[in-house]
Amino acid sequence: LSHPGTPALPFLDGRPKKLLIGGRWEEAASGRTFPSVNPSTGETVAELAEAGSEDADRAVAAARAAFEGPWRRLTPRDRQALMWALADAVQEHYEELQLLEALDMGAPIGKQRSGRTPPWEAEVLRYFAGWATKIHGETLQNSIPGSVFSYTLKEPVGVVAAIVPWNRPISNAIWKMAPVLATGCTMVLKPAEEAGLAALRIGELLTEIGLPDGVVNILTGYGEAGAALSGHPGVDKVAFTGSTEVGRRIVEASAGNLKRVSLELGGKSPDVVFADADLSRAIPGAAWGVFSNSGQICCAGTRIFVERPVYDEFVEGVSKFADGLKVGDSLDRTTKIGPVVSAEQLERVTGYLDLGREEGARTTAGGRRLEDGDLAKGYFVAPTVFADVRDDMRVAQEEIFGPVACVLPFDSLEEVAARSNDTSFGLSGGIWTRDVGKAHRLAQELQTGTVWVNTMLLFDPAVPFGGYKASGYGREMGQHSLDEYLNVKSVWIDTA
Ligand code: TXE
Repeated sequence: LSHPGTPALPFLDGRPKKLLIGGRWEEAASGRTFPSVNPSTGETVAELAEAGSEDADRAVAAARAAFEGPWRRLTPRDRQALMWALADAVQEHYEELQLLEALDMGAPIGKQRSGRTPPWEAEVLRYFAGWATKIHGETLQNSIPGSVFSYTLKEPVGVVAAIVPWNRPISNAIWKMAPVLATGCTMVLKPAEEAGLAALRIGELLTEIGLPDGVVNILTGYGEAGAALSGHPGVDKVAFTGSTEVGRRIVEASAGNLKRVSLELGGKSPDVVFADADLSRAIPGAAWGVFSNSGQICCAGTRIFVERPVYDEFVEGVSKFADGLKVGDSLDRTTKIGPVVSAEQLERVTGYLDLGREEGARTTAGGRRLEDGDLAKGYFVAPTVFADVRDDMRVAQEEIFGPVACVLPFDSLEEVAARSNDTSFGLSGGIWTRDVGKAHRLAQELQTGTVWVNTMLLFDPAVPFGGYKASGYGREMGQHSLDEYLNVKSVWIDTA
C-alpha cells in the first residue's frame, strides 16, 4: 500500500476479482479483466472481471429466479432482519471499505465524512429496514352505487438494474440496495469501472449474512455492461446515477419494455451568499460545498453568487481557505483533498482550468495540476477559485466535476434567483443569510430538488434527494423513494 501505517487488506490478495451472480463468484463469460487504478499513485490495485451482455443475461436470470422464488417467500420481518445484519456488517467492516474506496477512487480516509458515527451507509440500511415492515396499501371509498369497495396493494416492481458512478462507491451501492431490499425487489448492481472494489467487498458481506442467492448480483465492467442491463427485457426498473448524457441513453434503451427509470444526474448548483450572511460560516461552508471529494459531487455548489458589497471580502476569504487545504495521498490521514479519480478526469478538469483563463476568469487560488515530488505520480488538482466569472462562460455553465469554484457577483434577490435558475440542471442550491424571510423566498424560487440554508451538502436517510430539470427524476432517501420500487395494484370487490 502506498502509505506507511496503512493496515493490510486481505481482500486485495492479487487474484482477479470476480462477478457475483446467483450467489457465486464467477469469471466474465469472455474471460476478460480490467485494472482498477489508485489515482494517488497511478498503480494498479486489482484486476476486475469485465462483464458483457452474456453476463448481464446470467445476472438478470439469477435476479428473476430469486424474485420469484426464495426472496418472495420471506416475510417483511425476515427482510428487515437481513437488512439489520447487513447494516451491522457494513459498520463492522467500515474502515476496510473506506480503505478500498480511498485506493480505488482517491477519497481521503481522514475526510470529515468518515467522522460520522455510526457510518452513514449503515444508517441508510437501518432506516430502510424500518420501512420493510411498514409498506401498505389503502382501503378506498368510491361513488359506485351498491356494495363495491376497493383497496390497493403495493407490490415490488421486480428486477432492478442499479447503475452507479465512482464518486462515492460505498454510498452509491448502499443507496440503491437499501430500497430494493426493503420493498422486496431483487437487483443487479453495476458499479463504475473506475471503482468497483467496495461494492465487491459488500457482495462478500451479503453472502456472509445469508442473503438468499441472486437477490443482489454484482457486475463490474464498463458502460457496455450498463447498456446491456438498461436495454434488457428481463429488467423491470433501472435506477441510475451518473452523467446526464448517459442518463438520456438509458431512457432511450429503457423504451423496449418500457421499464421504470429513476435518474440522479449532473448538476451546476448555485450557492448564494447575501451580504448579511455570517461570512465566518459562509466562507468555509461554501468552500467545502465545492471542494469536498475533490469537487466530484453531483450537488456541489459550484456557482457561488456573492452579493456585491461583500464580494471582494468573500473572494479573498474563500481563496485563502482553498490555498490552506492540504492536497495529498488518499491514505494520508492529514489529507483534506485527494486526487481526482483518473487520468481522464485530470485531463478534463485541467482543460476547464485553461478554458476559464481563456474566457477571462481571474484565478485567485489554485488553477493548476499539482506535480511536486510524489504528487507527480497521481492525479492532483489544486483547489481553484475563479473570480469575475460571467454567466455565459462555459466554466459557469458546464459540470466540471473537479475542485473548481466560480464566484459571481449579484445585486438583488430577484436577479440572483433568475440567474441561479438559468441552467439546464436543477439538483441543489445553497443560501447564506441571517434574514429568514429572504431565505424562504429564495428557497421557493430555486428550481432544484434540494435547498440548503446556512449549511451545505447535508444528507439524511429520511430526507428525499433528487433533481429537477436535466438533473433527473425520482427521489432517493425518505418515504417517497419507496414508490420508485413499488407498483400500485387496485383491487375491486363487489360484496353483493
Ligand atoms: O459517468 P457515466 P463518468 C458526470 C461528471 C463526470 C462525467 C463523466 O461531470 O465528469 O459525468 O463521468 C455506466 N448505458 N458525473 O464517465 O459515464 C458507467 O459504466 C448504461 C456526474 O464516470 O455517466 C458507470 O457505471 N450505463 C455524476 C455509470 O454508467 C452506462 C456522477 C456512470 O458513468 C453507459 C458521475 C451506457 N451507455 C459522473 N455508459 C453525478 N451526478 O453524481 C456508461 N455507463
